[in-house]
Amino acid sequence: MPTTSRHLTVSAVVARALAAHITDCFGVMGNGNAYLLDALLDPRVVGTPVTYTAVRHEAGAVVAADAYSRTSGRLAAATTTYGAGFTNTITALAEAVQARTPLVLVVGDAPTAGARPWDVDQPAMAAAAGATMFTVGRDDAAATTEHAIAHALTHRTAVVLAIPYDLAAADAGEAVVDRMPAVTPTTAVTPDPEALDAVAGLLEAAQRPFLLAGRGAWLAGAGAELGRLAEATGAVTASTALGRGIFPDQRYDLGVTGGFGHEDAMALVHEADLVVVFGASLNQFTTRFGALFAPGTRVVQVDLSAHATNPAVTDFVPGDARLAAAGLADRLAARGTTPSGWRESIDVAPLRVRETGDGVAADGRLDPRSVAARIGELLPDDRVVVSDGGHFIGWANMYWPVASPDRMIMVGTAFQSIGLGFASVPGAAAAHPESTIVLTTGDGGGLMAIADLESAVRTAAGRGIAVVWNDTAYGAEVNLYGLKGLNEQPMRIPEVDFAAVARGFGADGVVVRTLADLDALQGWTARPPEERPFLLLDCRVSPHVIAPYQREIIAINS
Ligand SMILES: Cc1ncc(C[n+]2csc(CCOP(=O)(O)OP(=O)(O)O)c2C)c(N)n1
Repeated sequence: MPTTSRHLTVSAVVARALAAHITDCFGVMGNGNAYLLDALLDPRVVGTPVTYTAVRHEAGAVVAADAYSRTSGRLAAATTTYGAGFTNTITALAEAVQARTPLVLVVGDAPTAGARPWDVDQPAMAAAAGATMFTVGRDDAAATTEHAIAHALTHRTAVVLAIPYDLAAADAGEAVVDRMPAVTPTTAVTPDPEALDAVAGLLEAAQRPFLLAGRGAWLAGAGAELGRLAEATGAVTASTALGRGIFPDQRYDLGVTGGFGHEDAMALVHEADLVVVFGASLNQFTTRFGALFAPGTRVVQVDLSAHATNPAVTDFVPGDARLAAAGLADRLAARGTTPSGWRESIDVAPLRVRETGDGVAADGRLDPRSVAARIGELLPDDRVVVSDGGHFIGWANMYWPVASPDRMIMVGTAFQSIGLGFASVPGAAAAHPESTIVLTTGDGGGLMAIADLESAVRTAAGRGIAVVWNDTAYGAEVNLYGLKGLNEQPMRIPEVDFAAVARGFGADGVVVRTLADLDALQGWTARPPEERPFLLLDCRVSPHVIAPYQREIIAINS
């Protein structure tokens, strides 16, 4: 591709700069991005056209790009028009910022001459969501686009790139700058060698060492080194909800810590005499609101943050999780350390067995635990699970094994938003073209996101499944405020026939009232992909079976 451009429009210059870094873009078109989209799809402008996936609500554009990035590790773009198109993205944008997902949202904006009656202060709105907005000019469109991308990658964040309305189709002239040098990833932060010496000493002396890893460790590519460290120390391991599957040897892994964890596994964590945490913020959910580690336990945290992020941390080591794990494993090897033997002394098999209920709950509706367990048995192994938020979030997390952290993502949990589920499907589907994409969502969040059921059905035909935990309620709210005695009327949802809605969008929709109805999933997986549409399982579950993690939250709130 040439490094200079002559007589392209400003939108085309942006598209060309963008296409050098991304292959996929998700969006909704309008006045503000019409020329950009035309350019992104034009091989004369961008060489290899970007794959554009239309979604149906602008929040979905950012959600899809976010899900793409979380499941592939690659940058993606989203695009919307100005004004209402942009403001529709704000919740999803805040989520991407708070989850530290690098992505670029390209939007239209007010003309350079000044705002029209329908323009709003977009830079202020972006800033309020935590995103920096970069506005291209006639002469600097390529450089500004490169800056925006560099900012997103360097700071692991979402940025907004705005094209003023009067410039979108304007000639960018001949003064288009050369492409800036390729954006290089930031160098990993090397942990202090003396700090690692000290931690190695602690690990050597520990009789029951426990290693906990989170998403930061996954992003650092620390899995193999953590495996080496676990072997060298004989440590029992576990991960946070966002780090599931990171330890290579699952024989000694307790699974997920916190409220999604097995009660007996969490009791084992209490026995640890040393905890070393890699790339995990130790939030309230991971630490069971402070109850995860026995009081007085030595807790080392290795993290990129500026300081320890939980009061239980006794020793903080700033640095990259992979470098730290490797440095520790090397030190133990050099010292000829004998592994503690703790991990061989425990049997994790019983810790994987969950309470599955009797199929039907006391109210005659399905027991969600039984449904989750059965679906877990039937799902294809090569899958990516995307989750909306709500009480139901526990079911997938407790009952469906996860192969690696990029195969279970929850767009919405950072900002604690519901309603970002359906649009996660097109993002994950684009990132993993061979895998089955499984959405888990509530009826409340599902209804909020319903416009992008259409996108899910269209983009994941043949390999997409949505599991709707249809409990006729905003269950998380009932479990918190209903149980406190507040009026439940605002918390209830009439029973919606999601299966019928899905059929309206061209999917297979199945109402699941008995466990036997889940045979439809078995039948679906047995069919060749080209012969099966998207499958939606409308699971009529009881609102009265409360997940253990929610009980913890109830206890804290009461
Ligand atoms: C955008 C947004 N609106 C409202 C809330 C408050 N909220 C949190 S959980 C929840 C209920 C979710 O209901 P549903 O999707 O049916 O899942 P359930 O809790 O019933 O399993 C609500 C309304 C939120 N977190 N985000």
